[in-house]
Amino acid sequence: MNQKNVETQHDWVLEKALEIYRQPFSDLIHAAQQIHRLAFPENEVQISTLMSIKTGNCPEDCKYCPQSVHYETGTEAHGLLPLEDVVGAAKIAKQAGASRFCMGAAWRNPTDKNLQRVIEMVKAVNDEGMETCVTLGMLNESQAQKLAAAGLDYYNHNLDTSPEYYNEIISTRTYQDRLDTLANVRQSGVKLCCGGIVGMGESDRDRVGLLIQLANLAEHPESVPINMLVRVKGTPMEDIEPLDILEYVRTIALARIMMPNSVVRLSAGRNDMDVAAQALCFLAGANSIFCGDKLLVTPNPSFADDMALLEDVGISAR
Ligand code: SAM
Ligand code: DTB
Ligand code: SF4
Repeated sequence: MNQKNVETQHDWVLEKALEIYRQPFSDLIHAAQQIHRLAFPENEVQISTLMSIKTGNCPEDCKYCPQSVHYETGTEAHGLLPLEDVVGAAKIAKQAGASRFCMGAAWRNPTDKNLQRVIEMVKAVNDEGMETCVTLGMLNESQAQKLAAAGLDYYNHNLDTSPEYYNEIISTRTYQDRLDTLANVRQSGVKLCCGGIVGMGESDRDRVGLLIQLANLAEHPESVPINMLVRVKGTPMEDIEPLDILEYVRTIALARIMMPNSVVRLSAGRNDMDVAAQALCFLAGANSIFCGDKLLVTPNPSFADDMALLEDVGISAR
C-alpha cells in the first residue's frame, strides 16, 4: 500500500475521543473517510489468511475464546502442526490472493523449543514470497528478538478491551503483561498488529478507552484489528446481546481518525455481516480483512464470496 504519512497524536484524552465517537454518524464517517484518503490510496484492502497452527487446550481463561481449556466448546484440539502442512496452506492462500499469512497458536506463551519450530515456519512462508504474522501469546525480549532475526514481519497481540473492563474478561494474565509483550515486540523491530474485540458487553467508554490505549503508545501499531465478538457456544459469552453494527462501524471510524497511518482491519465477525455493513466499514476507513473460510477455528466468508464483495464495492486487493 503506497502510503503518505499524516501527523499523529499520542496524547488523546477520553472525553475528547468520546465526543468524536458520539457525534452524528455521517459526520463521523465523513471525517474518517477524509483522513483515510490523506493517508492511504482509496479503494484498496490488504488481505491476510489465518491458520491455527496449534489449536485448543489453552490454559488462559479469555471468556470469548473457543480455544480455552476452561470451556466446553467442542473445538478439536491439535498440537503444533508439521512444517509441510503450514507451507502447503500458505501456498494456497497466496494463490487465492492473500499477501500475508498469519499463524496463530493457543498458548499462554511459546516455549523456546516450540518457538524454534515456529521460526522454521516463518522462514519457509517468507520464502514463498508472503509477509508473515504470528500470534503466540506472551513473548519475552529474547523470544521477540529471535523472531525478528528470522525475518518475521508482524506480531499480533491484542489488548482486547479497555483497562477498566479487562478484568471482566480475563483473569489469567494482566493488562500490564500484554503491554510488556507489546514493548518487547516493538523493541525487536517486528511490526505490531494490536487491537481488540467489541461486542463483549462493554460500554462505548470502554471501546473508546481501548483505542486511547493503542493511540497513546509511543508508536501506533502498524496494524489494528477490530474484532466483532464471534459468540461461540460453550463460552461464557455465548448468549451476550449482539452489539449494534453502527457501534462497530463507529469504532472503526474512530480508530482511523486516531491512528491515521495504521492499517485498520475489519477482522472477526464478517461472517455475520451483510455487504452493506461491510461497505460501511470500508467507508469508515477499514483497509484490511482476513480471507479464507476459517478464521482460527470459527467460520469466515469464502474467498469466492469475498472477491464478489470487493468487486461489488469496487475495492481491489493488494
Ligand atoms: N493465544 C494467543 C493470544 O491470545 O495471545 C494468540 C491467539 S488468540 C485466539 C488471538 C486473538 O483472537 C485474541 O486476542 C482475541 O482478540 C481474538 N479472538 C479470540 N476469540 C475471539 C472471538 N470469539 N471473537 C472475536 N475475536 C476473538
Ligand atoms: C485478531 O485480532 N483476530 C484474529 C487474529 N488476530 C489472530 C483471530 C480471530 C479469532 C476469531 C475466533 C476464532 O476463530 O478462534
Ligand atoms: Fe488462549 Fe489466546 Fe484463546 Fe486467550 S485468546 S484462551 S490466550 S488462545
